[in-house]
Amino acid sequence: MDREYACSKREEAISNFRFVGKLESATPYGNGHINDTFLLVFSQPDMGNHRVILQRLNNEIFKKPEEVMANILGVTSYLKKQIIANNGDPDRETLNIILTKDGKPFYKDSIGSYWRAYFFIEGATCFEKVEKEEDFYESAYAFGHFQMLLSDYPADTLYETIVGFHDTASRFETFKKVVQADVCGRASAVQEEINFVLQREELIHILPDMFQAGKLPLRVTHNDTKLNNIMIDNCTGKAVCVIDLDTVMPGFAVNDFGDSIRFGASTAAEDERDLEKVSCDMALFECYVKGYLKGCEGKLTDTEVSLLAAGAKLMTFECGMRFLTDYLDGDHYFKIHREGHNLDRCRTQFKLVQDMENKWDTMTKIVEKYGS
Ligand code: ADP
Ligand code: GN1
Ligand code: MG
Repeated sequence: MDREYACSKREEAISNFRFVGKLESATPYGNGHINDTFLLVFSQPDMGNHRVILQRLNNEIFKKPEEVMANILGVTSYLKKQIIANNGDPDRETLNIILTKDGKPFYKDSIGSYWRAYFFIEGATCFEKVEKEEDFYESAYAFGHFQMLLSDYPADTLYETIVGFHDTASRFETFKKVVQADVCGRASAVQEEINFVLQREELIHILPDMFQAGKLPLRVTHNDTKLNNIMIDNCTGKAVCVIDLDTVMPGFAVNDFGDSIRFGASTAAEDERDLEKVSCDMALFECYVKGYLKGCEGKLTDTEVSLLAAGAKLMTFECGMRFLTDYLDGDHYFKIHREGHNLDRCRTQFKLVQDMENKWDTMTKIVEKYGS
């Protein structure tokens, strides 16, 4: 469905939530590639304004939005109990869902789109790029802590909201089919990138082989651990909240670690066109390893720790392959804002993979330093 058409039902959605006050404004918000996010401002006499996040879930990608919301309700309720037990602030340290007028965690509009709303977490910022090393450390600690807090959550009660989300082997098969079909006639011009993927097939077997051998535990994982999915407190500089819980599912912790490195330890934006600017910063890598392991509080096994660098390379490779797949397939999955956007994104990821290959000894030594 056309996005603009889908979003035209925003007013209808707004009128169906238990929002308080008069709507002053509703504006597009954030930089996500999948869902549509809006910032709503409400006013109340004598009480000033308050803000709310409203999101339209992309139900072409999340085929069962009810299950996404069931996972989020389950995980946030569980986290809330632990936050309260630790004298934390449950209104700020996890997402708080605003229900619809008939008590549901989502609203299905008249054309079939799903909407959900959260209280806005005030006084905190999501960063698109590391500005201070401390912020990256904080994000690492927060994702590690998230892993630790959920380590006893019954993973089998979670729905797999996108089947095979980080199943790199099945994504590799899809990639080969898309290259073969070449529906947009784009393959011949990106042969170098296609070969880059094909030459690294051995990467896709590392984690499944370890899992099958019983050496890698399935855990509750976030699966989209980008820096911009952590809110950092504007005053204290501490991470306040892990957000964007749509992809919380059973998975491998090393992938959560890896996805953070792919995005946050890069010296350039995910869609930078000048590849000279793109590399994996070893100081940032070290800072993330340190923070993540501290946050995990010893919950990771020695095998998981030994696979952290592999997770970073794998997630970067997988993401680059996903961008290239979408480019070849006609840009249906990730939102694009310019011609060739997904190809630019793919190229930064492959540049990072190459850089990690060159820095492999340094990466493994850093992991050994903090993991032993
Ligand atoms: P996407 O899946 O599109 O990345 P997110 O859930 O991450 O969507 O939301 C997009 C942006 O909206 C975030 O990066 C953050 O800046 C902001 N955001 C989301 N939820 C909240 C919240 N509860 N409070 C404040 N800001 C939020
Ligand atoms: C998407 O929604 P967003 O922008 O946080 C994608 C991630 C990718 C990421 C690349 C559901 O995340 O898997 O790593 O883009 N989310 C989904 O930036 O596919
Ligand atoms: Mg996000």
